[in-house]
Amino acid sequence: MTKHEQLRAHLEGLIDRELGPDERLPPERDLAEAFGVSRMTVRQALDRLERERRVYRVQGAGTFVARPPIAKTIELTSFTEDMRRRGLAPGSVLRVAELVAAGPDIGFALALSPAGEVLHLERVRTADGIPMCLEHTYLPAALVPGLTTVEGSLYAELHRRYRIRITRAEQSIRATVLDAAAAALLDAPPFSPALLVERTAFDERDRPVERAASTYRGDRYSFEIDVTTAAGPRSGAGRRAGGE
Ligand code: 16G
Repeated sequence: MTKHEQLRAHLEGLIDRELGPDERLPPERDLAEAFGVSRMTVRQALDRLERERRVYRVQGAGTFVARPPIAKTIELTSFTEDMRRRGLAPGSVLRVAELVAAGPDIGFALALSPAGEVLHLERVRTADGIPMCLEHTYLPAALVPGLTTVEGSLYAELHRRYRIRITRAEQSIRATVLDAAAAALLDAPPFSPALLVERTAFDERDRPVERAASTYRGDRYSFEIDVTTAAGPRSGAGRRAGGE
């Protein structure tokens, strides 16, 4: 490790593990002496941390650990991954697999004309064998030629067969109630509360590849949201609580 890298590692350690927000870093002069580098080198290292919004400077007072701004992100997962992370066994009952015209709304979401062909899948998703979610999924038929049924994970199948990898999604979440048909499929009383999540998912080339509506039983499902800093996850172990 060069002296410069040692300095950088030391500063990151201070910021991530030793100091709290608004606490002061050692003076530039002390850092320069301790690491046998020029003050200019120290200043450059601090400049970089300032650009990354991990520290801020106060004229005449020194450099302080920044309090990170909060943004919310939801990690993109498939139902299968989501359930496994919760220690539940994912399952799926395929009810419908049909080729249909996209229609205006789904066509718009998938950048197809309303007459464009999509594969519509309706699946009851289970966790440890218990119905958790009713899913309607629409995929541009041209992207998934020959796909007529899905047994396990759709996302795994998309990757295995078509090398399509979902990398980003636009999603909305809102409260709803189950209509009689959905209630019967989810083994819940009619009009019981549910969460409706609508997703448009994009692949690595930013093509829209899926439009889906997932209706979760409100009493069985909760959204887990990772809260992270705007600067993104930081490197290194032993992070401070409250950040990520
Ligand atoms: C999630 C997605 C859904 C996707 C499915 C694939 C939400 C709200 N929806 O349920 O759009 O089709 O995962 O899961 O997250 P699979 O790979 O297990 O079939």
